[in-house]
Amino acid sequence: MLYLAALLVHCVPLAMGQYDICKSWVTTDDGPSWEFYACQPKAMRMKDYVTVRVDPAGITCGDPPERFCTHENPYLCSDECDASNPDLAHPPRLMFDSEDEGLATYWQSVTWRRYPEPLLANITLSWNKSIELTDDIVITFEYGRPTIMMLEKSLDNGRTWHPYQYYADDCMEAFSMPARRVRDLSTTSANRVLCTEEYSRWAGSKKEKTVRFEVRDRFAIFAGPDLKNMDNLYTRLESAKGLKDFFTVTDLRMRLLRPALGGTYVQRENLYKYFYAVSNIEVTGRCKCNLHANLCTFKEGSLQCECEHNTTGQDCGKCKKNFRSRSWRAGSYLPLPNGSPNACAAADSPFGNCECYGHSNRCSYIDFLNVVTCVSCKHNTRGQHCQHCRLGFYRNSSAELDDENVCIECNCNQIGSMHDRCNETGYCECREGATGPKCDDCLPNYYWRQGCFPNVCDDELLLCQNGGTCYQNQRCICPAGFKGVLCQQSRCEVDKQDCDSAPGAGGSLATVGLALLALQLRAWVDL
Ligand SMILES: *[C@@H]1O[C@H](CO)[C@@H](O)[C@H](O)[C@H]1NC(C)=O
Ligand SMILES: *[C@@H]1O[C@H](CO)[C@@H](O)[C@H](O)[C@H]1NC(C)=O
Ligand SMILES: *[C@@H]1O[C@H](CO)[C@@H](O)[C@H](O)[C@H]1NC(C)=O
Ligand SMILES: *[C@@H]1O[C@H](CO)[C@@H](O)[C@H](O)[C@H]1NC(C)=O
Ligand SMILES: *[C@@H]1O[C@H](CO)[C@@H](O)[C@H](O)[C@H]1NC(C)=O
Ligand SMILES: [Ca+2]
Repeated sequence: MLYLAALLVHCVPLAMGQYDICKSWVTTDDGPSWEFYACQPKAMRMKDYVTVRVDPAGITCGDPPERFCTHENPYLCSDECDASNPDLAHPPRLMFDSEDEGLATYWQSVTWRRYPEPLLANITLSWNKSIELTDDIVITFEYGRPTIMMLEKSLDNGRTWHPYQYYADDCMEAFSMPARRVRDLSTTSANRVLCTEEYSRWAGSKKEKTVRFEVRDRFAIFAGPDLKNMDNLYTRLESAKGLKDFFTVTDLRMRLLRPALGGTYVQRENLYKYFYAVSNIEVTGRCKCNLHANLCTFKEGSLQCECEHNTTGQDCGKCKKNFRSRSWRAGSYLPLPNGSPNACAAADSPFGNCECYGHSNRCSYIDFLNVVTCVSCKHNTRGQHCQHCRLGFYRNSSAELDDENVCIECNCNQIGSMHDRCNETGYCECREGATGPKCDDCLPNYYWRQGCFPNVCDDELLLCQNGGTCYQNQRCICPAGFKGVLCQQSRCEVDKQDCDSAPGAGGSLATVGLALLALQLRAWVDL
């Protein structure tokens, strides 16, 4: 331990401002102690840790064996792809090997023999870990870059996907988007998703091989052309909403939508020269550890932050057990140059084992029950360990117990529900006729008017009679000469002198029945 401490002291001056140490052993007037800093792991070559999936099934060439040609010399078609022959196979892993030998190795798709059906392929890269990009993504295409492609990203291990960048030789035609360049973006648009034409035009298949997602150019908007002013970038990453997340991914997907065409239209007589071939995908980034770790290791098939500051989790995204007297917070790049660790802290309590999940920092001993309990639970929690939700709140199933958002208000409709409590999924208990999670809707055959009441009239069973019209299920508007809840009654039955002028006098058996029903209803509902 002492040896390690001495080592760290020596490292400090070199490392300051880079956020690459989490703590150092310093001597102050009160004696030696640890000092803590915001810290992050070094950038790595992320292709070494990726899993890849290529869709659709059968898109990889060689099964059955197939020959292919080049754009430069479409009549020399000597190359062959054969999945069963290691020397002639082009499996996906060849996008991630090292190209030391000089000769490029590449994944290759089938050729466009089904033209004019589009030739589509998805290449999905997954890390099962949040990664912060620190340099450009560079995709190298042998035999020409696609004329249309799209890059997508996920931040939640592939559950939801978002466009990251569009690429086309004609952005308007392909995506109905104007062509833009990352270099022309400004501080307010640094995280804009755009369509670029810079990487899709034909320039000869050997000359221009790369397609980029320009991370450095976007960083340069804040840090200057040579990324000299990183302090300004870190300040912006901290303060500009969504900027940090823009550069964070768990997965990337290349959607290849149209192959290289050799600078001309598709030649149907030689479809063997249209296909995708990717020799390398370079992704440079660091593990996202919320500024609580400077090491990230590959364990059991996944990258994992080595958390400091008494945090834990794959991204150091929560406080360790017994260190939850404050809610968890990410470390901060500010103030420069060392940032704030925002470490998790143990409850300051004389009772060793008083866990309050960050909702209280005080514990008390209740003598007659012989228990230690949290005092004044915050964030709408209650209970000995602030582990329950207060009445009128329910547990947020997507939040951990130590999350400030762990309890959600029931929000029961005051008129429609019996009381303001709800069950574990937020459903309130409804009065008769009311429905919906919050009891703010009415069941069929009920209408809302300061609560739910049974319909007086409708278009099915409770029809207004004699040409009357039903007003909002609440009452029939009767034509002159009729009255009653369903206009079922001729006025002349009551006032004999009107009889001569009133049409359709006298009621059928059915209308009488309905009238009785309506009268009954009227007795229930006080109009
Ligand atoms: C590629 O992925 C998208 C979703 O991002 C999906 O809609 C599309 O069908 C996929 N294409 C292929 C060829 O698998
Ligand atoms: C993803 O990482 C988590 C945490 O390290 C691990 O528990 C899980 O098994 C991994 N999932 C896959 C599919 O590798
Ligand atoms: C984390 O907890 C340990 C005790 O287990 C303590 O020595 C250390 O100083 C704490 N670190 C931080 C950053 O609070
Ligand atoms: C539930 O918790 C998650 C995670 O903290 C939070 O993002 C979300 O807003 C919460 N839901 C509600 C309705 O408060
Ligand atoms: C909550 O109530 C709703 C509606 O009555 C029901 O569908 C749901 O299963 C209940 N949830 C629980 C956890 O009891
Ligand atoms: Ca390769």
